[in-house]
Amino acid sequence: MRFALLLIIAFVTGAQSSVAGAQSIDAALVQIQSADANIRMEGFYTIAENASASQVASDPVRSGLVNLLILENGIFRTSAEPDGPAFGDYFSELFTFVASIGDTRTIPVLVSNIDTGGTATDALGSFGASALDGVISQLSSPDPSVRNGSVHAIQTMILKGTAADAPSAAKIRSALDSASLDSYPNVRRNAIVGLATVFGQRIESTPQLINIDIKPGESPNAINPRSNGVIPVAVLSTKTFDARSIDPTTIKFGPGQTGPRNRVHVEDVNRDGLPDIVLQFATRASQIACSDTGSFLVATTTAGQVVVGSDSIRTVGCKRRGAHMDGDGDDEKESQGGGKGERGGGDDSGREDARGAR
Ligand SMILES: [Ca+2]
Repeated sequence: MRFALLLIIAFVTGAQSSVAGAQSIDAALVQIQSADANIRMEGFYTIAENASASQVASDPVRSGLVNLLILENGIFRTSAEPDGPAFGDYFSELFTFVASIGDTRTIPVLVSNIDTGGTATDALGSFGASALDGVISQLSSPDPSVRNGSVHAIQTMILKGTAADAPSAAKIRSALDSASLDSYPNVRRNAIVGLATVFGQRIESTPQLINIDIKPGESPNAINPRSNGVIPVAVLSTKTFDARSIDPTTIKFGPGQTGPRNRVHVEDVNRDGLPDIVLQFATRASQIACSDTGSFLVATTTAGQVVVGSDSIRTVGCKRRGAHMDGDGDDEKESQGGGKGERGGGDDSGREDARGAR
């Protein structure tokens, strides 16, 4: 119910009500602390219309507005019925206004409204690394709109380069890896787009989500990232998608976004009467890491439609049995991927956070 209301509010772009007279900013700062919502509202509009940009950017106006947003957000998110449409318009304008200030104290409010997209995800994207943990935590929400908002915010961070430090990049890879297997198609599709962006493939148009089957006929899809072999991947046809329509030269698989080693092989792998295509990718070139739980494929049809698909994997041959097991430098790759602890114990906390986002 609250979500639906927020959505409606997100579309409201009403003009700010005009405030007569030259009420001082000082008086407005007192008003926005009132117990009366109408007085707080009046104080906000006075500030919004009369305060200069430099006044808004500095205290006490800045802190006053941040505290006001936190207060109103609490009311908005906890009351069963917010005080009518006037409050909704006011909250929406306050939210947009204060989000633009870029104060880190607003991050929890932005995160709690992440499902509304737009203003919230753009602002969180601008904050980048400082908002990343909060954003990732929303990937464990039962609400797909919240998870989708989280993926959008992460995608914004990638595009803006605001979370490009190594620890943040590792968290993002892990979070998107999990989200690329989401049960909700839009979340899944957007997470794959995010992964593709991370790995150097910018997808401009909205892609179509297709079904792929990594190692068809096997379960789980065990992959040893250090293998010198190949990984077979089937692209499955449906009644509305013919896998044979894919332009073979455009097919890219995994973090390495590597092309197929073979000529396209047509076969009905799942025996549903529809011909599928089977491709083979060099395991090493796919750059699948020990920490990965899924992998993805990007391609374009001969008609120009970008298609994306993902499937779960289970990496093997990654676990260190003992300190002397690997003396050839592979350990570095392993620890970099953070792939240890899949079976419990010894994880660093950052990795735990990322996995908790599932
Ligand atoms: Ca088939």
